[in-house]
Amino acid sequence: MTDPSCLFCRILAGAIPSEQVGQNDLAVAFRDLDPQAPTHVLVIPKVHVATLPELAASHAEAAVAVLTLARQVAIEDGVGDAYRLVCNNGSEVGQSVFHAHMHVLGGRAMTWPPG
Ligand code: DGP
Repeated sequence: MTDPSCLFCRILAGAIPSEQVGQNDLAVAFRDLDPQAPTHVLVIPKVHVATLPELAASHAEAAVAVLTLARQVAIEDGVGDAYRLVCNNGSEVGQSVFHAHMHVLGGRAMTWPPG
């Protein structure tokens, strides 16, 4: 299930180039176009669902696959278990692409709270 008007569906389809760094049966990982850390990877489900909470409600296995792949990518990118997972849920808090995704950020010191 894809949405041809969705940027990430078009990346999944190969219509827009991306630097893919991993995948499993239900999720794909590629580097963010505008990296905010030495490791900045987006992990997305192959199915088109607008937000991660909606994905968890409708496709629980895909939500788990996103988390599993996030960990695998962090390890393979050399940051081990020291990474931050960010999900901007809703335009008010910074979500700009409405295809569920998780940011995997690592490779530098980070502060809290986030901005
Ligand atoms: P968010 O703002 O949380 O919805 O994150 C969307 C991210 O998508 C943002 O960090 C930038 C990234 N992005 C936008 N367009 C592209 C693109 O064409 N390719 C890649 N690799 N990343 C993109």
